[in-house]
Amino acid sequence: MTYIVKPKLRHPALPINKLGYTRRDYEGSISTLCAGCGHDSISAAIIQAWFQLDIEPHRLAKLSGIGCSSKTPDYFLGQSHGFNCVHGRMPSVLTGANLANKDLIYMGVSGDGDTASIGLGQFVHCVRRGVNMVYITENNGVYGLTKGQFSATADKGSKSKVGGINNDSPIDLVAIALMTGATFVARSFSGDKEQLVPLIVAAISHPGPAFIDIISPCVVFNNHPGSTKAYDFVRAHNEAVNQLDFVDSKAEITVDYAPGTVEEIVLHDGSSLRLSKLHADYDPHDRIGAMSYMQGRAAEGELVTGLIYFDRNASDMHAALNTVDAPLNRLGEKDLCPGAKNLEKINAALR
Ligand SMILES: Cc1ncc(C[n+]2csc(CCOP(=O)(O)OP(=O)(O)O)c2C)c(N)n1
Ligand code: SF4
Ligand SMILES: [Mg+2]
Repeated sequence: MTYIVKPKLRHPALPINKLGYTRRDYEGSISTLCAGCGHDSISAAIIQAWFQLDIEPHRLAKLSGIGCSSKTPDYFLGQSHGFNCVHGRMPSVLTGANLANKDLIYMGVSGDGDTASIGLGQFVHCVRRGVNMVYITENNGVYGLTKGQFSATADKGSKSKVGGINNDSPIDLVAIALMTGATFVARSFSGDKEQLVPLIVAAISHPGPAFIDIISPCVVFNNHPGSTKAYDFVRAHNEAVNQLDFVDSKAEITVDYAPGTVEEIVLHDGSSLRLSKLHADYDPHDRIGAMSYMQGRAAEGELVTGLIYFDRNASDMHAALNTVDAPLNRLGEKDLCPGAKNLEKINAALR
């Protein structure tokens, strides 16, 4: 536990965003994670993404389960709403919160144990219901908080720190997200901030269920030779299919791109991201193609990263349920209760 409080002093020359906030305004408390833990790099990327997006911190509702990864919402956006749920139960709490107040931006932060082991059932239902959220899994292949047992994302044949071999088949969360209807699916690496920040920016702006699987090495229990979630292994096997660049305003494209290789993703304030292809034959709008590409590369031992799938016409659970424009938690009894006479009519129609 650290009891050190972050100093409030700020350098006057710190860059500010369009709201007049510095990056410091998007930080949280000091991290208590191990030095070098991938999860801290992800918190830094989340802070950078929110700063770049010029969104006020109180617009965010951050939810998590239990684990080192699930502790991280305390370390970013200290001025936002937060809820630390029971292990594996965050998705249903997030779904309920989103149903009640669609005005907030929802970010679920979880671990591979929290999502793929105890929380798998919750995760898939949250995705298939089309909840508008950014769901991040900080994937280290182990239960870091409870001292390094293999999680359900650990690859078959990977070696534990004490030499044990994992004999179980892994759950690929990207494949599950694609299968269950996520409209934005990405994979990245905590050690690649250049790739990660624009992916988080794009996911926050996406109007539907956005999932990012982030390989995030646990330096204490899963960063040794024989582990497929170690820094060295991920660096050696990382195959990015595309690259996203943040563009501050609608500036002219000054670089010459080959036709069909660059796509513009417009963000909430009219700024944009440029998606450029690194693999000519990879189409991030083809869900089935994405699944087969991922499986093929995984069989070769490669880890595909980047924006894997993206639906331009995404919508969310509220559109499917045809809810009213106002968030449900702002409605009064008059709007919510049909009254005895109307209720009688409804019941009669059902008899
Ligand atoms: C219902 C319940 N079961 C088990 C636990 C014990 N437990 C706490 S965290 C955790 C696993 C965390 O792993 P992961 O989600 O991958 O997070 P990491 O620590 O690796 O970031 C477990 C099994 C618990 N807290 N609650
Ligand atoms: S035990 Fe592993 S996952 Fe947990 S804080 Fe330490 S390095 Fe990170
Ligand atoms: Mg884990």
